[in-house]
Amino acid sequence: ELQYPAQLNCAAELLDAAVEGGAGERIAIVGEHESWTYSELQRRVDRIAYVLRADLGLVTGNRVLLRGANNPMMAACLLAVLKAGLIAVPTMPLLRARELTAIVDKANVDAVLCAASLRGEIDAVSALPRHVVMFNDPDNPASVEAMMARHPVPFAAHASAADDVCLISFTSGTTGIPKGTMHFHRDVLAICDCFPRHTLQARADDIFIGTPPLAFTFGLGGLLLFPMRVGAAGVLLEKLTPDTLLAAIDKYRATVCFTAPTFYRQMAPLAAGYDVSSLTRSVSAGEALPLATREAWQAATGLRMIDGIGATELLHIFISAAGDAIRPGATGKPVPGYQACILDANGQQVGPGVIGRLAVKGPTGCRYLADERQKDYVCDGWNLTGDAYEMDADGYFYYRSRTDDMIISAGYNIAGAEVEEVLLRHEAVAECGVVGRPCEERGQVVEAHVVLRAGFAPGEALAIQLQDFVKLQIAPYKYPRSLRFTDKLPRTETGKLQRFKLRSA
Ligand code: 3UK
Repeated sequence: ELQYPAQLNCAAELLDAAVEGGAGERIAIVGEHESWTYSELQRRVDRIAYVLRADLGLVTGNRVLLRGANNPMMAACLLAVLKAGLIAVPTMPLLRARELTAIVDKANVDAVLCAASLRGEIDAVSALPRHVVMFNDPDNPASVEAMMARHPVPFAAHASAADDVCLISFTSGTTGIPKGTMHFHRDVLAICDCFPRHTLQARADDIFIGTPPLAFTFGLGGLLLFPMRVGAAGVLLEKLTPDTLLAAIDKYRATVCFTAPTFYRQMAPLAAGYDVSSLTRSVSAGEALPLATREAWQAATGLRMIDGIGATELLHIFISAAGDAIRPGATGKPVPGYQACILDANGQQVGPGVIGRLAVKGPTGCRYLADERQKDYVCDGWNLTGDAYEMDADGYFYYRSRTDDMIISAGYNIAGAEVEEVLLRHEAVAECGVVGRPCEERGQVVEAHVVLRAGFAPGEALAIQLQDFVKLQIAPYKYPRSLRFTDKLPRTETGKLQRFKLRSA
């Protein structure tokens, strides 16, 4: 069990402790134009903390909306908010004014720190708080940078309680309305002391890299908090593509990569063009990892991928496996610190081999911000993630589908991910999404939306070929009776397939 002191400031614990522990001259953050040592990062964070407290007059518990792509100043602003005893409300870079307005309102935001390049949508938000300040804006006399220059160091970290809220993270809203989740100072440290420590065995000489935005807790943990907890470096890059991520792994000699399955799938055929031999761990999360993707990445790099399921509600990854414990097809076992089980529709635990609702308990957990759905997510202390899972006799957990995405066709339960996995093995298929489409005769019919690889043309003949390909490999009742070709699948900014959009397509 993890124990933290009653008084705890997570930013001080990550940053000041690293400097005091001798990591001051080590690189903490690498950006496209600059890299900062732990001491340099600390000085910037301290000056920004004074800006927040002294210049903006913010007081303990005030909420600060953060908006920026992954870069060093975005990280410094975030850490400064935490260190000053305020509450960070990070927002995804692609959100529009309408969504930002909802967040400002729902999270009761007191101030906004925004990268100048993303200013447009902020200006269009109705009812902005009193303070809206730009960063990454060197020529602006009212920018964070201009105000920072007038302040000394050090800034003494606010003496927060371990269970003071420090972060309000919004879910990506695969189904629509985003929900705010609240996390404490101790939660931030708890995620650092679970997955990266036990599963990744992170060390000071690691270099973390990847795609998820800092506004997504997958990226916040993987690219900023986890490296800091061990005195390692995090590489923060904007606008990554499969090619530029490979080039960056090569250039920075990165050792740990965090991204989504589709990104690995797209990088695999390109990897030979780069030297990625520095990588020792590749973490996949956000969506189910298809076996075909796992195999393609392993063939290209020699690395066994580390699949991990995480959730905004639980802050980070809670089931995963690395090294010899990896069992292809399974996500893994509960990360040390967490417990998991499978429940039936009545909330009773079921044994191995039965599909049911995944329930998780651990040092972090769901606290929705003024949301009545709290009682749907947390029952008897268990977090119900909304995923249908199955356990085997050795305690490995296997993802099947989202609970409400299970396809029921002619009385059969069919997991879309299983059909996707087979389709992805076909040479013509670049990407696919399988959903249940309402059908009078069968209730639902399995429908595949397929993006073809370059060099393959859509048509009836190929559709039949793909359907036969599925029938040959899994029970024929699972084959997609309906198959549609498309140029692009609808995805959230976090890389998740938006199945509800496919169903209504
Ligand atoms: C799905 C997975 C199968 C699953 C996240 C790592 O994705 C993250 O958080 P979100 O709140 O979504 C949570 C939901 O996404 N999912 C995530 N990982 C997997 N499904 N296999 C996986 N490996 O439905 C889950 O309930 O956006 C991931 C770390 C932090 C995160 N917030």
